[in-house]
Amino acid sequence: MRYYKHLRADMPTKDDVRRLTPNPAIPEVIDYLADQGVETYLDRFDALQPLCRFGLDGTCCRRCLWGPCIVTKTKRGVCGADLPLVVISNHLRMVASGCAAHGQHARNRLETILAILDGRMEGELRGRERVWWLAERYGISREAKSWEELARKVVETMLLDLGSIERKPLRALLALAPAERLETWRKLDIIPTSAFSEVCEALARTSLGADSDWRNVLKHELRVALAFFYGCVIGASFASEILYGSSHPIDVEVGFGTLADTGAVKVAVHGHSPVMAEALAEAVDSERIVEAARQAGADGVSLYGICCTGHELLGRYGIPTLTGILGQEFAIGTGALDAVVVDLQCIIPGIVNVANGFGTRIITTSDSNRLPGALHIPFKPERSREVSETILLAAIEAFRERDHSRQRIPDSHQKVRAGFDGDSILAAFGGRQRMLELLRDGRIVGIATMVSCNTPKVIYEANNVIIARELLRRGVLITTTGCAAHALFNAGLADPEMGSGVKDSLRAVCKEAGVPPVLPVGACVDNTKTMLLFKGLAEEAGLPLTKLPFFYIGAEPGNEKALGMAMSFLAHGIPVLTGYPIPIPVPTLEPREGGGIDDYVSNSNEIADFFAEGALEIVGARIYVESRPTWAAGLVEANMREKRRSLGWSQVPQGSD
Ligand code: BF8
Repeated sequence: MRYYKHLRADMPTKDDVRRLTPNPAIPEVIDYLADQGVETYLDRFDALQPLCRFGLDGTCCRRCLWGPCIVTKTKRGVCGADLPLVVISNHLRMVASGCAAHGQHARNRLETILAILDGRMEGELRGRERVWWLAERYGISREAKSWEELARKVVETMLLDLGSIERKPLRALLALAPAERLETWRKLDIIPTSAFSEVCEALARTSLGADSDWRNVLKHELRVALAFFYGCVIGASFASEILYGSSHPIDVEVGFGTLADTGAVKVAVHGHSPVMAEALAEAVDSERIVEAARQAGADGVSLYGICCTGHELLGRYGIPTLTGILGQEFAIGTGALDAVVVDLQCIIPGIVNVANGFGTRIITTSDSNRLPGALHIPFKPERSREVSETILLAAIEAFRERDHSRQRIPDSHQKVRAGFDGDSILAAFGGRQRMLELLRDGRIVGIATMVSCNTPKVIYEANNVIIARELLRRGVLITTTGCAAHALFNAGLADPEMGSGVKDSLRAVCKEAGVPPVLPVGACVDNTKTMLLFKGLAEEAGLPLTKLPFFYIGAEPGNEKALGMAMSFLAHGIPVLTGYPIPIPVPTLEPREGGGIDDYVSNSNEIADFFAEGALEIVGARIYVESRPTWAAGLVEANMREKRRSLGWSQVPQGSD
């Protein structure tokens, strides 16, 4: 391990990952790829050590052409910007970028709905209930003459929230946010307009010589975080439901072992937009594809999922997932995949090199996400069947040409019950009132949502898994999305039979409810489902979100989208745990020069102080930064216990029953 003193954190070497990852499939794949001379992120991460301290701390300003300027507590940039201004301006730009990214695929889905309504694309909208639900909340139900017109009005409203330049408050936020939060945000003057407008405003504010009051920049960051959630995340998640219907609890085997040879052409779908993946899922059984596969000597075509596109198909159809962002090279490195079809985001350029080593065909489908060396087949919703078949025929051709003797598939798979949402979780536990009772009497100590990415800065999948195990042992129920969910799947924690290592009282209520103690609720944008669950329980309790034992955990942040998500939960008054500095200089205690044995000074800074203390005062929650997973779980439990105490809820003995 390499110790980064100023972060108080270790980062692993490739050898550490190989020895210590909790995922049993990975050492075998690492050894195989090393043997084949194929490079992965592990080699590149090793080669880049030590990582730049100023980049890690967010103290390098590259927002104009006068610098770059490295700022410290005593040294300003050329323009006069000090440390808090540089750190928070960099941070705001990252959150804005995350907002743009989730907004991009929200737009992609919303435009697909319009294409169906216009008759430009075949298919029907399966999520009528979500349309009614949204229409009622937007106050447009009585204006529409037909269901289609209603759906169009709902989608047009969501598109306005995404991209209008009108200076009007974001409609979904007014319609869906808890009343207490609306009041808080109004007082803070952070109610956003549309997501794309706030992103543009963020870029303008952080250009040279623009907003130089770090407190005001931070205020805009909270505004962008709300636009991120109510404009982009809600837009994407609900659009998916309108297009393809809700997910339902479903049992499925996941992991690399599901690639074991079935004689089928194996195609992984990867990225974030379900539109292309859904079309492929329909096309695999078409006569043309079945026959083409047969002629190539294959027994049909099988689909697998990676990252958030994987979650979209897992929750609705039980199509197995393989891995999250950090395992995409490893999945291809099994040599089992004939093609990887990618749509938008979290698709790393390194996969092309690995794919070349195994004859796997990488197929890009969006002009926003090209990869040099990949085959590009643009996906057009209007020609979705035709394009899907072209893609699958290219995969079949790869199957025909590839050397299949080079596959090494680890015998590792796990059972998962996936496809939950707020409603199905409440229903399983007997409804809102009963679930609140379980929380009050301590059979459920609290609810944490474990979400977001994996990072090379920790041992592969380890921190998410260790935190989850520690929380289950302490009686905390978990919902999960994104790449964190893939890690928890691989550790067997979303198996409905999962019992050992779970606090007895929690295990008993999960068994009675017929659910695993880790509840998969979908892709990153489906954090809406946890938010609706939290909101429903808070309403039932008649309490603000800030008072309840809920927690947001992004233990392994990697992507700017993860920062946006953390900030939006924080703005809702839900405490956040991040496993790594995000990037903000981490305060440490240093011995005072010439001082006694207990004489320390803190080298803190305004931004770290804001997220640790100031945020608590204005939004009712703080960010905890702790890269050591068992310590992190302890912080979460302590926070939940403190809240239970102040609510007068029953105190639960610590540890296992
Ligand atoms: O939106 S968890 S690495 S896959 S960003 Fe990307 Fe992070 Fe994975 Fe999904 Ni979310």
